[in-house]
Amino acid sequence: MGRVSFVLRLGIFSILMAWSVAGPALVRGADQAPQVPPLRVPVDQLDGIQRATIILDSYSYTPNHLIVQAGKPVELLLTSITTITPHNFLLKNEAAGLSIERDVGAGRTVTVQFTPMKPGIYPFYCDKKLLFFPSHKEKGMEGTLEVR
Ligand SMILES: [Cu+2]
Repeated sequence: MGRVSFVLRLGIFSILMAWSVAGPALVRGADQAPQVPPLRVPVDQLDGIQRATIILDSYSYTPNHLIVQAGKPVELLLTSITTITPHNFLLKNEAAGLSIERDVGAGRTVTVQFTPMKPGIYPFYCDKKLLFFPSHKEKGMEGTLEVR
């Protein structure tokens, strides 16, 4: 009886030790979204357009931080890789003359063209939501357009 209890305690102790070593690391790993560095959108040498592709998934834009130059046209290919969930792309700033609102159906690619004139940091996001659930933006589906 005494031996069984000792083995049992040893077992619990081992589990606790394993958790204290590996547990916090696992929790940290689960919290962190994959980090993608800001994308400096290249200018096409032939037509002068700053062209980039953004992948839309539930619930993210990849890349989620794009850097473009003011005064040159931008073309974004919004490519959804979801199979059911519809998304959209909203980028609005009245002072900067930006008013973009496009739906991107599941599995679709939509092209958005605009020319940002005013340097600044402009957020974009998806405002879709299902019933009483949090919006996609609230689930992390947002990003930043940085105009320099
Ligand atoms: Cu969405």
